Amino acid sequence: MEEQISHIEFQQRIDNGEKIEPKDRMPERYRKQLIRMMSQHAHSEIVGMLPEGNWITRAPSLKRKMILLSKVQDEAGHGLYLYSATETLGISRDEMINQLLTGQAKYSSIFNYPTLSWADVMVIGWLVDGAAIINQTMLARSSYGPYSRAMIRICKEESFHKKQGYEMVATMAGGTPEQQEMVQDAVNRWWWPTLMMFGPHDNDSPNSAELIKWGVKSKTNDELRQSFVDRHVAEAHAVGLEIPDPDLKFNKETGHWDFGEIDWDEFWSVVKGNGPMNRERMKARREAHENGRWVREAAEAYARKQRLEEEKAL
Ligand code: FAQ
Repeated sequence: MEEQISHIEFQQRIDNGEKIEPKDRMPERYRKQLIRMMSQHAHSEIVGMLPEGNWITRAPSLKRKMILLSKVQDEAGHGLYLYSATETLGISRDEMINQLLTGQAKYSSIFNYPTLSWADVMVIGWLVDGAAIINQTMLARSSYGPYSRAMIRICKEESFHKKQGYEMVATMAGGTPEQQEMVQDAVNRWWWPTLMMFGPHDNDSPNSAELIKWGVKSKTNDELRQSFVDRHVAEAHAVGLEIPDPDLKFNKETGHWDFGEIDWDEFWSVVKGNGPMNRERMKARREAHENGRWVREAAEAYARKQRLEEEKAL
């Protein structure tokens, strides 16, 4: 009964628009859902460094290299920020990393596609960061204080990432026929995987209703996907690029762009670990974790030594 009352009180706080903070009482299921979503978000930021990181040594100019280095570093920062925010829910970073490396935790499907040309880096900035902002602007209003505050800061950086991506896309789309072909090819390969980032259709999304009830999400997967399409179709057309969807059509009645059906078999295959780059991505993360072992051990040894010295001084 007490648990029931606290559920009602909790729901009232959510409905009043109050933020839930780490030491507040919360239903166990709310805590678990946040750990699932936030840790997967953190993993996505870290795994998401790999496709673009692949091009740092091959950037076409010093300026582009510096921008890409900063962007990839920003993604690392987002990951660390989100791991810290998730730790406030009572899970350790070790446990989260272990869940990623053993395949218990997911990360965004989008990062399991290869970056075949420099144009892919531009299109990731424009489309993938563009999708991330639409989703994360909503999450900046989420009911969990540490997540919503992390999102406010992260969105500012993602917004810069998107602008630099679109600037590169616009530059290349206005270039030679070969450059135009290269950027169109990248759009053709990234468009559909980007639409998949928003998750399954609302009818097939087991978590949405609960997350919306608890104010973690305030829009559904399909609503966010539609906002993305409306915004990015206009941006593509403004620089002379085509969207690779024969069913794309502006619907005057709804004021939105209607679009074709996503290949859900491909989506679930990627989510289950069978996408083009899933194995390489996990191999890279496992190797990075192993290679960083000495750093973690050295930091722990140093912290122990510091503690001993402090104790001696007392
Ligand atoms: N990939 O019931 P729903 C970025 C899973 S960050 C893989 O609809 P929910 C920055 C889902 O986990 C990108 N799995 O789930 C950047 C669930 O399985 P589970 C990441 C997916 O939570 C840019 C099952 O399907 N952003 O891009 C995907 O209500 C450039 C059923 O789904 C976030 O993580 C997917 N695409 O909605 C970095 C934002 N979609 O966990 C580098 C926070 C669904 O029960 C370069 N997360 N699944 O086993 C969210 O907004 C939500 O969790 C969704 C999924 C929208 C991802």
